[in-house]
Amino acid sequence: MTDRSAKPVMRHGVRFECVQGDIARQTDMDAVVNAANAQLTTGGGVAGALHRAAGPGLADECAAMAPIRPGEAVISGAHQLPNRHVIQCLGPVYGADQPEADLLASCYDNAIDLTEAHSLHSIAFPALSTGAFGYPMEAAARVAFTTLLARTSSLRSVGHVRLVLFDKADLELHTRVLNDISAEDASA
Ligand code: AR6
Repeated sequence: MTDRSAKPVMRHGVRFECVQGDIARQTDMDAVVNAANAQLTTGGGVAGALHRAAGPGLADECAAMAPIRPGEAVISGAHQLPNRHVIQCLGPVYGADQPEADLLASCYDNAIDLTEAHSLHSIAFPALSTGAFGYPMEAAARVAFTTLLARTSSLRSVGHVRLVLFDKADLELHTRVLNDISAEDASA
């Protein structure tokens, strides 16, 4: 369920939006992104919510693609989730996997590449690495939106990108960062 959202930003015909909600309940999105572990097994936070909702078939399908390294992404079916695909991204552990900003940016880039490769229209991300992996929220939001906005002019199938934030403070922070970065871009 999505209970709160902010005004979207349009860039080259691509809609960017931040919503408060649960990544496992994004019924209108083609792909949802998991904040995975290297083995692609279930965990807490985002991974727990997605694996619970998807059922055991998700972990079974992903086992053959594991392990993945920080910055990498792989795609699978969505099983019992209300989406077409799940994209598993391994974000960097803050302070351990270096260079962490580049690795986090690679997650967003690789997820967009997979979405395009499968001709999908919409993708919903959680705030990768900002929970158990300890990445400071504002720095992570800047990496996310800088990376995603830089892709817009070359996208063919992706027209809708959503960041799903768990709580109100994270929604407000992401909305502010998205607006700041898109304004900086527009005036450059
Ligand atoms: N929907 C949207 N956002 C959520 C949800 C949800 N259902 N649950 C938590 N968040 P995390 P990471 C927020 O820890 O830091 C896992 O156990 C949360 O508040 O899920 O990349 C894996 O197995 C935070 O802001 O991902 C890995 O080992 C953000 O989502 C490891 O933790 C990411 O939190 C991955 O850690």
